[in-house]
Amino acid sequence: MTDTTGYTPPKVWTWDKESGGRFASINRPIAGATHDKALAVGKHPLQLYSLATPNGVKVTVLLEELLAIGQTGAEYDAWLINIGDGDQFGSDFVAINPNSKIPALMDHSTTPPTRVFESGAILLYLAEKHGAFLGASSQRAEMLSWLFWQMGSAPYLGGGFGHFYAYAPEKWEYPINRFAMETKRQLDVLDRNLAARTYMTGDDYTIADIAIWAWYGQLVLGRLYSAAEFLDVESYANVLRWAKAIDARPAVKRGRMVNRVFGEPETQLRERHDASDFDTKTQDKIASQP
Ligand SMILES: N[C@@H](CCC(=O)N[C@@H](CS)C(=O)NCC(=O)O)C(=O)O
Repeated sequence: MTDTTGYTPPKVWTWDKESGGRFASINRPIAGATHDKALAVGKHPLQLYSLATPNGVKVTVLLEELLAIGQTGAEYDAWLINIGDGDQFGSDFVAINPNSKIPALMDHSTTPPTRVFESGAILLYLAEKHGAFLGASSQRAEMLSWLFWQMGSAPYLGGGFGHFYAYAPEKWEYPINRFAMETKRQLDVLDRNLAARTYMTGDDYTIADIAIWAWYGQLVLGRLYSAAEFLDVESYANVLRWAKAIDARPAVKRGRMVNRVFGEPETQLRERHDASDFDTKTQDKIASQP
């Protein structure tokens, strides 16, 4: 196979050079830990190791939603995993998530403690544990369908469109066209569903909404890849209406702040160990301490 760029794939691929682009330094074709590193354990049963990317925010939004409805058992410590520094390849982290990706959760309320990785699995685990944000039981299959739709679809948006539009070392027309088309098709899938429904499965706000909002909601709100104009997100009016409604929820505002290391200092709560941390431990407050 030879293409017009002059690249002929070898018979067997080998890792002989960095691919370039943002995050190239953390990409490698080998699983497992690269170094010994212990993870801290705080006072709450739930210990979250994460970062405020869309996948990380799904979990902190759900935890804040659970606390907002009085589920005190959802109190949690959120520890920062800086993926740019390679924290996801530390030994304790890999013991929780062999796939070396945030978010990862340990539930110390069980004996032995339960590890959960993959954001969709964490959402389902927490929602089932607390019996909340699952929607009506008659709609369970529909809710699971949309939750798994998100898990299967977002890699086209993030790993496909986002990578080639925002992070790749050069702008190549073929992959940008390929993934922009797929991303727009996905937005249209959501727009058609939300034309007749308040939330993804009907009247109930569920973990499917939280999962989809973290990616596609934030995309249409202009927060991902500086791509709102390019993708003409304004044309998905139902998705925008739904995204804005979720964005206005106080628990969502709090959830977005946890493990955040970018944006305005007052929006960054790098670690969360107590509900009061939102008032006292954001980066602006920390910076103004003597
Ligand atoms: N399917 C996984 C994806 C998680 C994921 O891709 N996490 C990214 C940040 S959004 C990560 O940790 N990347 C670090 C790396 O690839 O080394 C989930 O939903 O939990």
